[in-house]
Amino acid sequence: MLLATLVLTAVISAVMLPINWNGQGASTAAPKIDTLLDVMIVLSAFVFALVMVMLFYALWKFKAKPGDESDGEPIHGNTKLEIAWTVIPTIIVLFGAGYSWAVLDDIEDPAPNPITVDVFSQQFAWSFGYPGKDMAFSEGELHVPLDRQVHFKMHALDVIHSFWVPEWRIKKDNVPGITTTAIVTPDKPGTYQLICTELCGYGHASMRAKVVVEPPAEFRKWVAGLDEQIPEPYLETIRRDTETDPIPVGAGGA
Ligand SMILES: [Cu+2]
Repeated sequence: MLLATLVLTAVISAVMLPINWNGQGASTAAPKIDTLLDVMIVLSAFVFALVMVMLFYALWKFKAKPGDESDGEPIHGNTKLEIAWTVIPTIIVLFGAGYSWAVLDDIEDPAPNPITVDVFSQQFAWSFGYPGKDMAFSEGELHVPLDRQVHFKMHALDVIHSFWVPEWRIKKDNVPGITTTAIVTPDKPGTYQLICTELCGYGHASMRAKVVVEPPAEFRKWVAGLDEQIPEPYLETIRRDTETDPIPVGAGGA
């Protein structure tokens, strides 16, 4: 039975693993998260295979003969089986939790000289504040420098929204009243899309923003060319909200 389970696990994994589930990756976190997903796919395939093999074995082995209308034998538990089906899932879940924890810890490891960008979300638009004395502000378009860790400070002005750039893999809720943090190091230049992934009202599906990852010099030039500053009501959310991450707002320099 173990052999059948392992063979079925291998077959399912061989079908599932070559599929590029997450699409192109464009941050240092992407390959680590993709590997985590692959490990989880193999583990899930094993559990699925085990259940299927036991189910079909039971269907075949204990099938009633034609005309047999009698009750099945009464069963009063099976200690060995119950220990096994408690211990094995516990080990699998603890391994999954430990591994995910290690990956999260790794991808959120603070790098030297990060840049902080404030993200403001509201029904149904994104806007951004950049560090520096003049607090440059952009609406509907986010620029970040290539190969530098960015600490995004998330602020929600009305309801809960969620910040998601699929190529970066990172997703973080924007919650009114608190400031959450997402840490990303973009490692491929290009243009991407920021998508709101928390159903936030009628305009949710169109709540998107353009994301540009570019060399540091071009990024500085773009920020310097912004002529708007973070508006006062937005600054108010920064001051008022509870910080959930110890890294202070504006710690990174441009
Ligand atoms: Cu939304």
